[in-house]
Amino acid sequence: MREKRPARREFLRNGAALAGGFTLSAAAPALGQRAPAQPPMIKGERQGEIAYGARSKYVTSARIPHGGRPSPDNFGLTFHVATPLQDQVGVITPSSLHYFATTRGAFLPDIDPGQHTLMIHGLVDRPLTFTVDDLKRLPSVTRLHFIECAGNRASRRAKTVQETHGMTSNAEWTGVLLSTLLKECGVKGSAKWFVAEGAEEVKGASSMPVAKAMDDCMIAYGMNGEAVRPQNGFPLRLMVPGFEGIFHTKWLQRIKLVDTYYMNYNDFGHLHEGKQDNRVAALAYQIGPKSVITFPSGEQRLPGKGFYEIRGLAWSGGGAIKQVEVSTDGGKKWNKAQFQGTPQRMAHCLFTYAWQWDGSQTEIMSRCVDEVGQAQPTREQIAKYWNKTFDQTFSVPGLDNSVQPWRIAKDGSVTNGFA
Ligand SMILES: Nc1nc2c(c(=O)[nH]1)N[C@H]1C(S)=C(S)[C@@H](COP(=O)(O)O)O[C@H]1N2
Ligand SMILES: [Mo]
Repeated sequence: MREKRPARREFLRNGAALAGGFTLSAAAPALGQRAPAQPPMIKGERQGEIAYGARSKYVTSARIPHGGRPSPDNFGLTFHVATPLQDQVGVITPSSLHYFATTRGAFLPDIDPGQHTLMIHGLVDRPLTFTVDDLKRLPSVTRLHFIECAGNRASRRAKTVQETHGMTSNAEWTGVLLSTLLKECGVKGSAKWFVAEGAEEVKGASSMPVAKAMDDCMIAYGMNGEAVRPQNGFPLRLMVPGFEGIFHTKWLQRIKLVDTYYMNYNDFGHLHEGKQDNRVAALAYQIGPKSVITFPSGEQRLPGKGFYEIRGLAWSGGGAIKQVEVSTDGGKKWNKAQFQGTPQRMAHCLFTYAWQWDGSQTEIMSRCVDEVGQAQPTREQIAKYWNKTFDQTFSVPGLDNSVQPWRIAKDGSVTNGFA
């Protein structure tokens, strides 16, 4: 792939076109230049929000049930809900809008952090029990990480990016590295796997390789600058950066070091095929490079031709995103996107691409490459890899990280390119 830096003159020319585009379409001229009118004031009834803030009543972005099941249902059980990625600004998902998933419908544990403990036992020299306060005294780390559910898949029926990609979110997590705790306990040489267990009825338990535990797993008590929310695992959750969401055990109460893969409640269905093999585990668990355009995306509408900043998110379980490209002509030509900020390892990063829409029907899409050189596949490539028809790729096992096209009609309406 050839890459050309725009010459300065070309840059100025584009800048001028952009400014011209603005006066013509995107902004109204300031006629008369009167002082703006005073808005009404927020008074009285909302003063409770001084103690803990609330957003403007004009901002209504919300999570939606994922997979057609209401959450909570008639019995009060919670199921998967998806993040409104189409409304997000910046790379951090607000905690109130972070997607959440319960492996089976569940009531959320209501845990008193003063009573809660984390036990580490099994193949260790010194089994230990940590209170939440014990953990908070230890050396801490703060890192940006995404989590993504295996249920985050493209479909022909999905209309919005919330429906196609909303089962991933990105937060700033604070906690103690699991390796710090394991060094205190002393891991025996025979320990090859560890099992993490949650406190709720079904335990949300999973087996993971010890090498991952010693690398970058974190016991998080903080999320976006405050305590982890109950829906996301209060008071303690395991972060397994870059691994499929189901491994990020919420309401974490126990870690057992073991010598072999343990079958757990989570080992249902096809999701975990092949993962018992130590050699393939690292790859089978890891989320592939993935990106999606969040603006313009399904069910949004472009008011007319002219300048648009295409925006989207990219992430990979393999490390930091190295490059994102955007196509605005259905995948014929690919253009290098810009990053906002420096892409972090196993975190969403925000990309942008400056676009002049000429008003004709087209398809826009993004693709990415991560720092270890893995590239996001198209759906055609996935079909070839699995030796399936295009249609069958919507139900192949494992995670779906394929390119998502959005179709832009002449009237500016945006729809799922697979619909
Ligand atoms: N204890 C426990 N941990 C759990 C789950 C669960 O049901 N119980 N759900 C898992 C699944 S399927 C996913 S995708 C992630 C979602 O994390 P979040 O709810 O914080 O977004 O948590 C995982 N951890
Ligand atoms: Mo999940």
